Amino acid sequence: MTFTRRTLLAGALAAAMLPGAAPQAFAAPPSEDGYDLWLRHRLVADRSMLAHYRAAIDHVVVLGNHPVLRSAGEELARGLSGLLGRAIPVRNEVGKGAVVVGVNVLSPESLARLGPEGFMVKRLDGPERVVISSAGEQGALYGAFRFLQHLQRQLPLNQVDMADRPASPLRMINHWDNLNRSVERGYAGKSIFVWDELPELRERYVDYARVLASVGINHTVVNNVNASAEFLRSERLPGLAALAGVLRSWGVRLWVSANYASPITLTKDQADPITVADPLDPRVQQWWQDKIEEIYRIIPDFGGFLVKANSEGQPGPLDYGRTHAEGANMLADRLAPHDGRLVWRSFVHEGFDDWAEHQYRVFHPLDGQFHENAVVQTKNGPIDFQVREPVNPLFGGLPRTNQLIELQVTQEYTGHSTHLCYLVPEWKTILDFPTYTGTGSWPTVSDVVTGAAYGQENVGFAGVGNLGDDRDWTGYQLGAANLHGFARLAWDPTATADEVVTEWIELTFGCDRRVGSVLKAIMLQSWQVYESYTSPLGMGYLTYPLGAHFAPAPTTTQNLSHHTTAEGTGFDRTEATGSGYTGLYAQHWQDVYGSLERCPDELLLFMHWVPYTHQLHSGKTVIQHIYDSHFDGYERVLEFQRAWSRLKGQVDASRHGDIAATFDDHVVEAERWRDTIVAYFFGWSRILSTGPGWLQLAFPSGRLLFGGVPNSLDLEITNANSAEQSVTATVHPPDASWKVEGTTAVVGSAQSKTVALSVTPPLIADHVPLTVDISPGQTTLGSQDQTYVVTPAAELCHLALDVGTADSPLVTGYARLAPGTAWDETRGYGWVGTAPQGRDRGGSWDALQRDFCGDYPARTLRIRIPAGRHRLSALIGDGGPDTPPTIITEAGKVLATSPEMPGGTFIWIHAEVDGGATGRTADLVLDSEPDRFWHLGALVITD
Ligand code: GCW
Repeated sequence: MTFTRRTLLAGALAAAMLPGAAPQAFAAPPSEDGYDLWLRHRLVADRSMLAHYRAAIDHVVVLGNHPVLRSAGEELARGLSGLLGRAIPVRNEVGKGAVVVGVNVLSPESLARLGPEGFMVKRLDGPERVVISSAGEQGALYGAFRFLQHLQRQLPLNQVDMADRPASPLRMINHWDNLNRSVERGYAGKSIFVWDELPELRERYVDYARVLASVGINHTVVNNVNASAEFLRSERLPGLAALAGVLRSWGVRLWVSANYASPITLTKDQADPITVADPLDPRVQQWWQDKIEEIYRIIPDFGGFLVKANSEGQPGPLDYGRTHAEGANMLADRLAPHDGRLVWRSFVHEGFDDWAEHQYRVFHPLDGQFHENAVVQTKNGPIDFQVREPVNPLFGGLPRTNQLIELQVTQEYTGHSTHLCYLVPEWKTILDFPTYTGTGSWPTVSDVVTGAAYGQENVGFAGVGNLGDDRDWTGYQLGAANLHGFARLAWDPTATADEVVTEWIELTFGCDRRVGSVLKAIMLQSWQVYESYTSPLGMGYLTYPLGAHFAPAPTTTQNLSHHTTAEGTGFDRTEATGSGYTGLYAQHWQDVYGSLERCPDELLLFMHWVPYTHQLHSGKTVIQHIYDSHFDGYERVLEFQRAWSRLKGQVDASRHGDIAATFDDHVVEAERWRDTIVAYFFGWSRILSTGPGWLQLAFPSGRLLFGGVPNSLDLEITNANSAEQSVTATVHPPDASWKVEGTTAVVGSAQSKTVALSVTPPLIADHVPLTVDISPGQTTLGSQDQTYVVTPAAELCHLALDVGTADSPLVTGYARLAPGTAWDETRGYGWVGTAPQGRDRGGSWDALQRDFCGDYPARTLRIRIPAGRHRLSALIGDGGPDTPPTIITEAGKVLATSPEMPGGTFIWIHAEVDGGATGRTADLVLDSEPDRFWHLGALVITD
């Protein structure tokens, strides 16, 4: 590879900032967009350190011709040129000031002890030079990155003597990237990989490989575990081989997530298709054998398959009465001759009463049955990446099985790219957890996955990645810290969170002490702060289970994650009186978790159901803790926002502004969580806080308004103050076209009262954020923006269709359009040809948004359009999973298109339609992108 345009520009920028062309003192640093992540090789800011480096470093020498060594040489030349602000070329001869990189250049015995991925960096004399070496090419590459990082952090060269090796053999990223480039639980744009363009390569793939290699990641699974069999289709393999080629020269092996039913899917069009995926069926076995050989012919270093089987609807060996071990071994045996591995996920949750137990109950009995190159990949906790969960008991329960720990780098349940939540402190508590399954407290989780516990070689770390094609890679600038931190812990789980975050900050923002200390404090607190306002005492999962996992929705997980009543809350998982989950641990933890007195506060509500007045070790009651932690947590986010804003001018303007904007959103969402969770528990308990009180607002009859007519909107006001309150509530009108009237009510202490607010929206079909003004002003939970759906009143519409199933509830005055509603001349609407499917997402949604029709193939809806020009509006969205685009066309002309949307969000799309002089019928074709599901929730025609 040669220098890219971007790095040349960066070099030019660096050169422009040399002494002589020196910037003014205190000038803000030049703007950056975050693309370089922690691979920033900008001119060393400290003048004396720069002089020290310049005196000692002159050129790079690569000993050997292996592609990985060439990458190391290129990276050194590029990085050192940027850091030193002058060209540091690659030369053949070792002279004074050489940085030498190669295999076995230093004592082979010492290097052998560090293994092919370990390295040493040493300063030697005669001639004065730096030598980076390893027993293998990969180790030399890692040493080169580490040497550059040493300079980025402005550390003296006499401290450069380093010897290091990774603790675990498998350090892997899992992409949940789909063929259409959407990323499941991705918050950073589309997939980096442009599948349909492969084998054509993009420059970004090289940078992607550099990012991984720079922190020691050596394996990557490029597609979603909810896998499309298409990834294994022969036509796709050359593309994957091209990608594997790029990765290979940076020491990274490519893997694919395999759909267990691939033999069925990929032989469907054959004369004699395979109709089962039974691992003991000879034809199935032969198909995999052939497929694996086909792959290795063009990707000789293919890593292997990652499989999610019999989980969340995925196919698997259980469909044929076989075990997970039988299913895994069939593939592992066929990968083994090629040095391939099979990673099999233990994340299954079908069939038991307590969700937390399923994985253990299914996989523990299989211990010892998985073959040598099969690895079981286990999520850190027994539920699903909550901000706080106990450690998965499987880490103590599979001593004779290779295990990978799966950590979620992408922030599915920890705030997406809006809430800052630095996860390294959480991961440390998991990795340091003693299982007590050996002697003493031994082994810890980290001992299990590094192989220290049972001497295994196919063990390690898998991180569900947070990378996308956004310019900053991870959707918000600070999110990259989680990727860096994951990789650092996979390399060295004994590193402290403080060390890891300090390194990331210095590499990403430079070595300014003030920036470093402010940002470090924010980052290191952020996990517990997020926990404090989202998940009381280990409860977790207070967000809608089927949706985006972002906003609070505690009522939707009653019985799933908590059993909240007027008396108390939590989940009894003890052996004595509950689900028995605590019995899955070693005796030590059974005793601790099973005991109300000994259970740590932070897991209390995960393990026990307690009355609100139960006293914690902290001395507070459970209910007071819930109130205080949510109010405090929100205040802490405000402090983050303020502390960051004070760094203006010390961080480059563009990244500073970007991060400031993320904190602004973070504050809004933290307030929403605080208000929802506090209101929920006060609503149940009616126990006043010992601190200041508040009012809380709720909308018991939902958030559906009719456009063009007066609505009576129910508002429930709850008074959590010790004294009676007289308050006036008014909908805050978004603009002058809205008409509103206030209502006054007197509400007793710990009482609720429902009042009717009058609001008349204009005749629109839209989603509108509304707030309620309360006077006199006071702390009011739930007063922030809430999204209302406004649908035109039926009597003001030419056509008003509520689209859904045959028996889901109807919006007042709207006509039903269900799959069975065929075109009928007199009715003036209905499906022609094959009808679509109908879905109802149930009662937590209003009548309009809860249900819809949709399908994979295009379907045709015929409607009568009255004479003249009108506005047609269609509601698109899904209360459950993400919604692909819906495209409405008429006679080949696109009328309206909706964007890709997260689950639980909706949009109205609009078009002008013309009925001519006498009116006419129109055939509306509803479709999505190929093989994707379109949606229609409502259709109205207005003037
Ligand atoms: O956490 C759940 C996610 C799913 C994910 C699944 C899994 C890839 O909500 O999006 O699917 O876990 O890990 O398999």
